[in-house]
Amino acid sequence: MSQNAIEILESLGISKNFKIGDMAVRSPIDGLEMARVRSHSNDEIDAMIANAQKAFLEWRKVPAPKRGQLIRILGEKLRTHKAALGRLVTMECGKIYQEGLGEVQEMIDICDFAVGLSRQLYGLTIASERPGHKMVENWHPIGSVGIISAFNFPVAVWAWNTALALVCGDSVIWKPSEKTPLTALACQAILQEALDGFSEAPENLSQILLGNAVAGQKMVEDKRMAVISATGSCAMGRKVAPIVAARFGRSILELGGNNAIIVCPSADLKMALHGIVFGAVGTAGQRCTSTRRLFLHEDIYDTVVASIKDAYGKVSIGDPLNDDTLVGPLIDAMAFSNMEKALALALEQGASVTGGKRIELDKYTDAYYVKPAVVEMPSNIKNVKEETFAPILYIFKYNNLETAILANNDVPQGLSSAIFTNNVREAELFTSALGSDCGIANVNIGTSGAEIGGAFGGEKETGGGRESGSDAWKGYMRRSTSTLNYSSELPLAQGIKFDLGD
Ligand code: UN1
Repeated sequence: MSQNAIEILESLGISKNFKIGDMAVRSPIDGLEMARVRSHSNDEIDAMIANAQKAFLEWRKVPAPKRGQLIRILGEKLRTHKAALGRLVTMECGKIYQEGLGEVQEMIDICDFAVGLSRQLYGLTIASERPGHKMVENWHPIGSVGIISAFNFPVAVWAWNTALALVCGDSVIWKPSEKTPLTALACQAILQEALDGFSEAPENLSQILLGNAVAGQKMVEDKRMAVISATGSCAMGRKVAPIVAARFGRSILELGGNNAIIVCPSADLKMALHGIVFGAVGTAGQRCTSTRRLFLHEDIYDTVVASIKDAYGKVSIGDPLNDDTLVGPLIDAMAFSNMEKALALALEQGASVTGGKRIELDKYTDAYYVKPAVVEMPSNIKNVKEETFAPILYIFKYNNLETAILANNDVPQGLSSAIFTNNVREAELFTSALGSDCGIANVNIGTSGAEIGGAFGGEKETGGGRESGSDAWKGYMRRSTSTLNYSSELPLAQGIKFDLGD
């Protein structure tokens, strides 16, 4: 298959004029413009929100298992279009094709999960303290959900949110990254295929809002948006969260990470190496779960550093559409400049840096391919507190696990973490209340590549929200508690006497 981006969009039935519009879409593969799209005006955003409200009022009447059927069809359509959408993901955000396919698989997985969930939106029954009474919890659709997603997972994040929101009975407006509107349009077209012929679904159940941060802000500020689910940087979350809080809306925040792996002396070092390298250089270090810090026990430090450098020397860097490429480009010039700044700072602090230079590919002079960097940190520096969205792995030496766990936690972010060990005490300590403070704490696998079945997200500046599996669906519904009295008396709770006489 060698379709270009526009041909893929056309094959999905989108027949727009991609030559006009205020937003230029560049492929990080060659830095060249692939298409232009038009951003939405304030009036259009306003109308979109009104339409989302109308759609919600209708959709909430459809029984949840029936809503699940729409997501079952969406999952089937995604299977049909997996190769094309995976390729478009690669073209628009630069991750290698295997990872593009993996991202679409993540969408299919969450659809499967959500279909099952559509019959399991359970509430509790609770024992009442009063005779002849019972209490039940009801979970109801909450309203319209605004989704903000980042360039690095341009389609999966939408699917995590949309599959859940739709089975929960909500409507959706999606503001994708300005860097990746084409994959968003493709997802919308695939969802439309599922909607065609699904007569129970109202119009405008899911809409796309194209534009910059200002356009996104308009959606975030609007009281009619019951939930704002924002995935991206801590800086973005820091803007979104107070706006939503000020209007008492609900936000689900999945923000930056600063993820570490600890390698203990008992670890299977071959497995650890695989986990470290995939975590650090996969997606060119542009996952929120990418491995950024590595704590190596002093007994295995030299061996592991040597094997990482050796592996880094062998990873093929280049066009992400080539089957043998393992590391594609950075998203743009800004990403490269941030990487350079971070490496310059490390050098200033006395670190030893291997790699990190730009690779000029003759045919792609406007693209930013880099050699992943290994940064051996001097012993007086115990941490790196900033997240740089690039393949930089900071390596530290430790001699005591408690200290390494403290260092793992001693950063503002709290998304993902991992330990490689064959010692059950170390593994249990790491995952215990005294261990990693992150939303994800893995044993003998790396920090990235979480499955959709778990609740995804993290603590501290990562925002505290959970998307995807487990009981994350509760974030997309409202809960009411009903006390039902089937007796012929009206006793008050807490034993209060309130005698009105006869
Ligand atoms: C992200 O980078 O925003 O765990 C999401 C992972 C993927 C999701 C990453 N399943 O790496």
